[in-house]
Amino acid sequence: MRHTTTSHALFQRAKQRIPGGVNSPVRACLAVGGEPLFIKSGRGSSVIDADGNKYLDYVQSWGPLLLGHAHPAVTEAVTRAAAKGTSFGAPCEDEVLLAEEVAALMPALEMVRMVNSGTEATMSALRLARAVTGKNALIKFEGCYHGHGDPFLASAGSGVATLSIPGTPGVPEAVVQDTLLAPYNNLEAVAALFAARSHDIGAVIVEPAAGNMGLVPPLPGFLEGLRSLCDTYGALLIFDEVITGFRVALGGAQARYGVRPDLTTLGKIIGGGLPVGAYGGSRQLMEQVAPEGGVYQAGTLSGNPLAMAAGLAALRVLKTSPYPDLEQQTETLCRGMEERFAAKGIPVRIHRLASMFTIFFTDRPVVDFASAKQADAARYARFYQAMRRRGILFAPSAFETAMVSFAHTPENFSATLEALEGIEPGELSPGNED
Ligand code: KE4
Repeated sequence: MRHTTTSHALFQRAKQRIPGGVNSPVRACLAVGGEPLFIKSGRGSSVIDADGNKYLDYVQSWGPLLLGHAHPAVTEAVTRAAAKGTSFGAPCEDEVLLAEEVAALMPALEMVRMVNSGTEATMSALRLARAVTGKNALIKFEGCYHGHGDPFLASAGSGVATLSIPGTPGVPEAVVQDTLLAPYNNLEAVAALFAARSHDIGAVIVEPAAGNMGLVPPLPGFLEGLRSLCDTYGALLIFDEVITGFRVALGGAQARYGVRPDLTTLGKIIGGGLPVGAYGGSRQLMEQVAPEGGVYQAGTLSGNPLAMAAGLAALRVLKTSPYPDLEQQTETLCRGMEERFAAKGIPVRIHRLASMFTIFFTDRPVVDFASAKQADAARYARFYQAMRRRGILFAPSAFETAMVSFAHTPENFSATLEALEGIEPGELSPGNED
């Protein structure tokens, strides 16, 4: 039995000074029960908590760590950069190098602006789209999460879904009245919104593969249909690739699915684990951004030399990393889990895309937020706890996505399948909550 007395004590202190004891809600484990582990260190596919317990980690900081924790190339780049100073408030070479690297990997991003989070990226991309089109309405999809910017908090996924927050207090009705909602994978609903309000819909923002209602990939034709509707009605198509960028393919979902967005938002992997977000698109669009154009957006630490060094180091390693092998290993793991759940008579739908996967405890198809919510989140919570007792960490929410890294090994996958095999069906039944 793993004792967590230090994590518990730290959590009690944290709750005195930090809302909910965490700096991001989903980390609080409210959806799965129990208390969060305080992590002391990470290396490769594993982390060590404040009590010295080692865990195999499928959270991987929610996506940035496609190379795993503390990859030597990233650690060395950050250490070297830090020795030269942490921030200059002036341009530095690595900003140019990272922008050039992104443009080379994602040709739709002729120009890119670095910011400090995915939230900043989506906020800025929406502002630009509204300025360029002169139309304020935005179509987003139920269950998709685009950060905590006010316009996006209508029926959002991730932590908003995890905590069942109905939108959120503090977001004026006036702000979300221009946010129009459609079910994911439902082109008819989008077409109807355009037919009704094409005169003021300036943008459609979509996770090209949804990762914040659990993993829900696009149905064939969905992304192509959005592209066509945006072209027909003069709206900009924004791909929020904060999760999918550089993960589902080196060129992101836009490369994997062959659909070119007008604007792309990035985060997570682009910073190699440091705070970086970015938004980009054609030169014609991005030249509208200050100081070249009139669309204002700024940030003290945007393009921070440490974050740029980390992102550059990560992308340089990823450019020669074996994506097909990682995809195959993740597929084998997911098939192995399906077999073991089936042997226990537990219905699951496991969605996998590249090195991401989500286990939905349901025997029905999951194609959007409504069907994702039909899955048994309480059983997911018991699964989370059962695996955590066995030294394996999944996301503490049924509305998130497990992340496999290039640091995960065949031994890790075998250990995962053995742990799953060792779970008694009763452990996943009601009444076994931690
Ligand atoms: P950040 O502001 O958290 O860097 O990025 C917001 C964001 C934007 N777009 C997508 C598709 C995202 O998934 C996110 C953030 N992802 C969640 C996890 N699914 C962050 C985890 C958290 O909130 O702690």
